[in-house]
Amino acid sequence: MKIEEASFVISAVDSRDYPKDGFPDVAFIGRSNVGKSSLINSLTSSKSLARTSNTPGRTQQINFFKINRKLYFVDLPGYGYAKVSQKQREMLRKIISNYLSYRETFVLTILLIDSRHLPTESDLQAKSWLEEQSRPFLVVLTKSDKLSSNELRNQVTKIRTALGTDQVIPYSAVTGFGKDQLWKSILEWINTHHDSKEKSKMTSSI
Ligand SMILES: Nc1nc2c(ncn2[C@@H]2O[C@H](COP(=O)(O)OP(=O)(O)O)[C@@H](O)[C@H]2O)c(=O)[nH]1
Ligand SMILES: [Mg+2]
Repeated sequence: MKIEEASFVISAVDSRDYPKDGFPDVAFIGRSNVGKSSLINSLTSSKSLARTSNTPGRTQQINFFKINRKLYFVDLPGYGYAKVSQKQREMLRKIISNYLSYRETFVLTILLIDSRHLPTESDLQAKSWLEEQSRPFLVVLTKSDKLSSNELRNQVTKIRTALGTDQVIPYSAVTGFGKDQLWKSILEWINTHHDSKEKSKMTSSI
């Protein structure tokens, strides 16, 4: 999709602070350091819209980015970071499950998994949260540039089996591999599943 405008709107914890103008949300969920910020930057052809960092576990709020005055990208806090306390972990779980339970304009989640590894216990947990809330999701396998094409093919098969879904898209924020396919899937999904009063048909030209 041609990005005309991509801007940070708000960091929120409380649902009262979520944007309320009715545009559809595409939410990104995954372990700390899996490549969420890099994916958001890559999809929006931006270097620094979502701050990327080598220090995991920092983003503990929900960040909303508005894209082309058509949709929101929602960066959920990263989970599974070993160094956070039990109390912080519980807070994160609440922030995420609150969002997933109550956000009305939610249309799709992108669940990020590192292409080099099998889904972790916390990835499977995130998948269960999505299923429990009947929230549809696509899986994006990040950092695919770190694997050979053979290795990647094997990993895609293994991860599909481990998650029990075929909706798996390999991606590289470094090379842009997977970008066209992912945008196409996102726009198709929004166009068929979002019906707000202000529903605006989005072009699926990328
Ligand atoms: N090689 C490679 N590195 C990546 C890719 N995506 C993210 N990274 C690196 O992984 C680290 C964590 O990325 P970040 O986007 O901050 O992860 P987040 O914590 O999930 O938001 C950074 O050092 C990124 O440069 C990718 O597609 N390929
Ligand atoms: Mg991040």
